[in-house]
Amino acid sequence: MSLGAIPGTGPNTSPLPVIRKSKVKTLADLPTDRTLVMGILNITEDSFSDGGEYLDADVAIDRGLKLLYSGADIIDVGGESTRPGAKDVDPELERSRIIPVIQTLVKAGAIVSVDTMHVGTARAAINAGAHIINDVSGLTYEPGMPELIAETGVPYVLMHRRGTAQSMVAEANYENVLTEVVGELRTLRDEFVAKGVAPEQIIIDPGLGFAKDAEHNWALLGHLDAIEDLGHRVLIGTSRKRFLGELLAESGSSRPPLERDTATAATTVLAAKDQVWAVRVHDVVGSRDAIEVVKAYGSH
Ligand code: PMM
Repeated sequence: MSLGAIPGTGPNTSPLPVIRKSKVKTLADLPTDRTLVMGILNITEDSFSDGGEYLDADVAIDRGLKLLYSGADIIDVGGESTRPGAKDVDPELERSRIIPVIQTLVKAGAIVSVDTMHVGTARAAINAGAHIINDVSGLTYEPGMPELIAETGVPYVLMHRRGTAQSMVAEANYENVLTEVVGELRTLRDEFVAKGVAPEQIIIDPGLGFAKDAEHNWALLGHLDAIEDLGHRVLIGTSRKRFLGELLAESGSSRPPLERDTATAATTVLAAKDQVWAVRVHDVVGSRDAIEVVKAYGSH
């Protein structure tokens, strides 16, 4: 998909259906009267539900535009899989996958966040016009990340994770998952603030599925108020995750990832009722619809 397919940027009428298109041009214009939807664009070989689908830049841009026209408020672009056991991706390869896509989506008017754990990639993404850095590295963040975020002033998703993609399954041990996750997030947040990051830049994410099993995820999802009490915007990522597949398992077989979107939309309802800032999802239409329902319900 080229820029020519974007309404207003080329000779042709867009072949993409427009369901809802955000009119927002800057971060400051993002709606504050409802939970936002962050659409997922994984340009990776091995993400669990969409790995390998968008490795070609044109296909990735097409997918990003579809998310935008489906009503995504933010497009989250990632070039490295974060699933348990995923192989590390060379940051140069990561950049070659995501930078052209970020540039095109920003030109098309999208608010873009970038899912990266690498300082060099985060810097290149910001230079390419990305608005938000989404870093899932948790307690293992790269040296220099707080300094970069302080210097550039961009919003930063500080997600909870113990260990790396290789070790995190073994690190899912908690006496009390809620108090430990909140405590570790507080410590991380304090480190970033001590290095010059403004508290308003920080968006907190409990990191569902990252060094957490299903019980841990449900315990966190059921107490989002404790995460919100840290005093920051909160982002939640449940989309198509394994704990939903396990919940819906039949005859011992987990529900496949592509059949978990209705359950994901149900978690969006819960998150929106708890007034989280944003949900990170694959099925943008389902979650936007769910949020409209919560908004109407709350206004009567
Ligand atoms: N989950 C995944 C990747 N990035 N970022 C944030 N902030 N929160 C998440 O829960 C999160 C994330 C894994 O899901 P994917 O492989 O479907 O992208």
